[in-house]
Amino acid sequence: MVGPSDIKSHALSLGFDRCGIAPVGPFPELAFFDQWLRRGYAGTMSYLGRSASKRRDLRVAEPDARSVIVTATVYNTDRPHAVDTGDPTRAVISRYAWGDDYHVIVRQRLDALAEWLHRASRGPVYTRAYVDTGPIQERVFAQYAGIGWIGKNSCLIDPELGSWLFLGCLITDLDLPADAPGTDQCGECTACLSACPTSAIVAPATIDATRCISYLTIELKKAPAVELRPSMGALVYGCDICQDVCPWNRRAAISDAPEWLPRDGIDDRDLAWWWRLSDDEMASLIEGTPMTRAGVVLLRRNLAIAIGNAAGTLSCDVFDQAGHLPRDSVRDPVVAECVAWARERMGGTNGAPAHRRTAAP
Ligand code: B12
Repeated sequence: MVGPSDIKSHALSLGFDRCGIAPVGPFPELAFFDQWLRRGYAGTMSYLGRSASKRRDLRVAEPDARSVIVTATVYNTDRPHAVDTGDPTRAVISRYAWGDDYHVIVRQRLDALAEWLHRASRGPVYTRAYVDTGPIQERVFAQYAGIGWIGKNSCLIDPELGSWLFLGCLITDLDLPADAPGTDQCGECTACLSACPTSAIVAPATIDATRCISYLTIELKKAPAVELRPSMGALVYGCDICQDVCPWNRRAAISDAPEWLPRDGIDDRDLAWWWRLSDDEMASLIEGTPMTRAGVVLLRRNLAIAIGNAAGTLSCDVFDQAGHLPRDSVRDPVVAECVAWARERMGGTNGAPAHRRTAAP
């Protein structure tokens, strides 16, 4: 009979950094999900509402499930953090998006774990793997699998590894002994609440996604509200600020796995460099990374806002001297509106900031 320690050691041998076992519930934290939806915090992520009955109780979706094997994978690399650079012209992309798409990599490892479990159990075993993709609140299960606790920034924090973790769940009908749940160690700290530029962390462990820069740059398909744009700074894909400032990440684990390393210096390019890319060049640069979720049009939109936010340092020349390669995405109405907004901030169409333009002859 396969036991939890065999499962955990096999998980580590497959490249996971942590593995724990959670019961299937019920968990009091899941009741919060409906409240969160009712407050409108999901914004346009309507798939969350559609699967609410399953998310609030895993046993609705998975009546035969008896245990959830939860994995965590460190994706942090030895590269500077967004908050440390302070350069408004450098495009900031979330660390999680620099390398290969975690949905693929973590899923492959979960599938390998499931395959091993089938072989090791010497009998029929039900398994189902999820990485972000299923109606399951992965952070809650990670907490009940003893991997860590849900912090005030709502991220799962492992006391030794930090929070730069991808979570994955393998649901099974094996009745495995569960680990002791992780305990809250945020204490009095409110660094994440204070640092969030859009005040999206409205209360501890409560994110109004409609204000979260991660949502605004990845999930929202329209143009972000004008009043939120200045707070988006140079963030062009996702946001790490609430994790960058977390004291538990000061000594966060670092992975040297090639799959999470930035591709083609993707973490260290300036906004003008990104803007000059043709649509095809941009598409091939982001291929296979999580950034395909936004795609070229939304990235172009985010770049336009970030360029506008660098007014005073960058001028409209960035838009006007973009080169000859096709940029059909610029004609998209949402992108066009954000470019117009950025030009306005930079002082019109001739490239000079407004105060200088009026002073010139
Ligand atoms: C939708 C989603 C988002 C949305 C909404 C995020 C949010 N905080 O709700 C957006 C697009 C904003 C987002 C952003 C990010 N995401 Co995301 N996202 C998800 C997804 C698909 C569902 C999360 C969800 O349902 N949110 C709604 C809330 C209500 O549910 P919840 O987050 O599970 O929260 C539960 C607990 O926090 C609980 N709770 C527990 N204790 C307490 C205590 C109190 C007092 C309260 C009030 C509540 C509470 O309430 C909820 C359950 O009812 C999950 C994958 C999954 N299936 O779980 C990934 C996931 C959470 N995301 C992940 C990542 C990496 C990110 C980003 C870091 C990406 C980036 N750099 O831009 C940011 C982090 C922003 C942040 N601070 O959360 C990882 C998180 C890993 C980790 N260490 O926690 C996940 C688990 C994906 C994965 N498989 O690894 N994400």
